[in-house]
Amino acid sequence: MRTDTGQIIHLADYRPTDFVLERVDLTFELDPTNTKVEARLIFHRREGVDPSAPLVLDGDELTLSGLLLDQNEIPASQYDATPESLVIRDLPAETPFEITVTTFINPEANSQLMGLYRTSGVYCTQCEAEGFRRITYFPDRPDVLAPYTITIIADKAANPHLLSNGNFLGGGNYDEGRHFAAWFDPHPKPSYLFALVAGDLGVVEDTFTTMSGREVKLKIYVEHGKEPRAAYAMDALKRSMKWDEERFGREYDLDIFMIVAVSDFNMGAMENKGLNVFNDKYVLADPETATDQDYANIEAIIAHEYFHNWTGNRITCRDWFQLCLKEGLTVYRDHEFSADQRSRPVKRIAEVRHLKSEQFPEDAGPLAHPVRPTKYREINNFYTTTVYEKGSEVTRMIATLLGKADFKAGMDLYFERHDGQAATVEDFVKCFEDASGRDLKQFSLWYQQAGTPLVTVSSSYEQASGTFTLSLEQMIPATPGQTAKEPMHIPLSFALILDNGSLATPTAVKGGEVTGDVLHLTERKQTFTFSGISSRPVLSLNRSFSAPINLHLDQTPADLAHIARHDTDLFARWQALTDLAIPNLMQAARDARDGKEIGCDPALISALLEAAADETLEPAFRAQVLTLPSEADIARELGGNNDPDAIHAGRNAILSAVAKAGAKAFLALFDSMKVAGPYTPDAASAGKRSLRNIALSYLTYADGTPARAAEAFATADNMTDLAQALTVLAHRFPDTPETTAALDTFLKRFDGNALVIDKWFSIQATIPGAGALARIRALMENPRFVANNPNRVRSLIGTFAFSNPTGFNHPDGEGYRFLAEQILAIDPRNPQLAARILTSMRSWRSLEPQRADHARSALMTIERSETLSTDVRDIVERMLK
Ligand code: 0A1
Ligand code: ZN
Repeated sequence: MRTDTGQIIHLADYRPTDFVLERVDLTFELDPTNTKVEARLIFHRREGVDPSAPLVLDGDELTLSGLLLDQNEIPASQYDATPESLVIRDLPAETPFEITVTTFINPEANSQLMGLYRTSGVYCTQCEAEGFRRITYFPDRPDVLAPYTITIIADKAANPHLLSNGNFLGGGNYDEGRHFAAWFDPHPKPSYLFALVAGDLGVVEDTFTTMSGREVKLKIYVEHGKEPRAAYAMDALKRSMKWDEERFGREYDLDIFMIVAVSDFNMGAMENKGLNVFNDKYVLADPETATDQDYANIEAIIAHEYFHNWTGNRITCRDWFQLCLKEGLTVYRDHEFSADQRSRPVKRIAEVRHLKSEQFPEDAGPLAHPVRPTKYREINNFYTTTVYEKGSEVTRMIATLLGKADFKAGMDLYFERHDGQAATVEDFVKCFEDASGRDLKQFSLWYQQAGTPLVTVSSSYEQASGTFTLSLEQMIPATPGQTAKEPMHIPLSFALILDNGSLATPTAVKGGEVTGDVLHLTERKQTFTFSGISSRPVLSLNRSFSAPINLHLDQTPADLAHIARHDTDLFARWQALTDLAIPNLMQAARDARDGKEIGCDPALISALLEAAADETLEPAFRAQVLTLPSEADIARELGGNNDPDAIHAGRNAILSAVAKAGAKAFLALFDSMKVAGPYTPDAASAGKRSLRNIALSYLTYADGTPARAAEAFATADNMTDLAQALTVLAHRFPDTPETTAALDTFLKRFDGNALVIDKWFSIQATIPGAGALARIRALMENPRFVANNPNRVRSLIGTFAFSNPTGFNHPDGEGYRFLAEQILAIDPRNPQLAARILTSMRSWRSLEPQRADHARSALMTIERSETLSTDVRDIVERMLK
């Protein structure tokens, strides 16, 4: 493990390499514990660079075993090799030269899952961000692009498939039962996009004909026997390829596109050129074992990685500070894809829920950083929801500001101007400025300033003059390293809804720019005056969540109900109902803490039940309405001094009140939303299932017994219904005979299918209340819990820390102490995984003082360890600062 070097990298220090890499030729002789890697690299000195400047290559835990210059051994006096770097002096000043580096590495011992490693007997690589330097010494940075030729030699019986990036050149038998394969990738790429896979795998094949008529081979590799479970992934891949042609004009550019599913992977998936590697959780699905959410995730992640082929691979990042250039943009593209394939408003609601529950807390806590950070200590810690999700929202705002045509022109210009390059955020923004003629200087602050802007709004209506006045004030909170902030350009979609539900069309606007239904807030304080409004309108603001902000807008329950009933923007209707629920849930938490009786506003109950019963609305939307803000959402709204037990009790009381008032309606929904016929994962059926399952959950609140959920469990004919019924049983009626029996049945039925057993772990990891930790410890003793498999660790320990507010935040601090102990145990094996799970404590300062004290002590225990990885040290120190 690389322990902390303490070095901080700054954006301002960027400079290009001294040497230009022309070509890469790699030969791998695969062996589980002693793989030989020979790298032949052709370089030339960049024009103008000092002729005495040495070549500096990166390494990580490497030992050099051979070094040639133009095929001649380099004398030891001419270079310095350490595990972290190789420095070669006295290289030619003008002519190109070839360096041959030989290293031996041990894939079997690679528990970090970075570089070349083995998973279930399969060789596999992960090179983003800095994993390539664990394979060979190399200029391992994204602005060094070259075409690669790869030769893989391995035992034929154990590794019938030898895969790498690009097009297949050829292969054949080698010596002593070994064979070889050669691949050539003509598209210049950085080392983080390199991939190699070798092993004995099953394969599912198909083809795709591109818009210019080229036939592309599609192959998905999975463990033998799991081939049928890759069918949906293949379908999603073909739909993604088609969509990218239609929507963005992007065609695939190699003869073959491959996906490999592996069971040990630190993240979701990786977009290596022509050879995507996936966490098998995001490839494998069948009706018996996958939920609707699993299918939706597979569709989204297959699309995301495929879309990277243009946004990430053809155009990559100049340096890691530009990560959002590929990630924010690609998330935006996959969001749009899913919106087109499914229901746009429901997809938008899910995106915003996710953004608010994950990114908003990050932006409000000690780990806050700009979408484009300016410094980092460990780049692995910047694959964050701010870079990804807020990065996507920033791209979405560009689309909103420019409108469809100019946004498309800007994207086309970006693809044309920067194809084959390593670009920056400035390059990207400039394309939109050039295509639209709009100045985006102020807008670019979205990339630079961290923190979620708060927009405070007041309004008034004057009948006599028919004018509606809207005053807005923006405030961007201080974040680590950034105290004073400039006002931003915030695009706010709005509507003025009249009494009869129609939208007012103002005759004139003063005070600022309004384009279509978008109001441009650019000043710190700004007042807009709309004329020609015949009666007092209800303001609907930030429709479709046009800007990722917090909004303070005091609206009466009656006005919110009016929006919920009439807005033409379905997202805004959902938002209004949520805004109606939030004060109730906050008050309930306060009352629970003070031991007072908890009441629920009848207006909230009737608005929820009205929407739930509205058959003009799609079931998936109605299910979203009935899914009240989570305990974490309520904690965020409360802002500080939080008591998770009180929040939980308060929320439960509100759920019970809604359930009792709506029992009849929920029963009707539970019966009518049953989907007939065999399971299909389409959005319409999934929507019905989600409405039926939320109705089931309310019904158990209404009658207080496990009977109905137990029956739903017994009769479920698909994993969505089965897992939901089990969740209701376990969370609402833990330790009852019904729940124990159901958990047991589930385990027996799916034993051997690790991805399904992960659900069994997660459901139990989220059972609320004081017994949670004992349950986690017992589950960790279960032989199905494999401590070095990231999916198992995330399902049990990660889910407990991130998603069990009452269990994890036990008032005596046992949850935090447990987490500290686990982080210290995971870190030496897999620092990336340890660091990520530790971020579950990012909001510790908003806990009430007793819990916050315990949390601080646990963090300090971690900090005191002398052998922390850079990954964990970076997170823990930022959290304590
Ligand atoms: N680029 C990938 C995410 C990714 C990042 C780092 C990794 O290293 C373990 C793996 C994957 C994506 O956006 O999908
Ligand atoms: Zn990505």
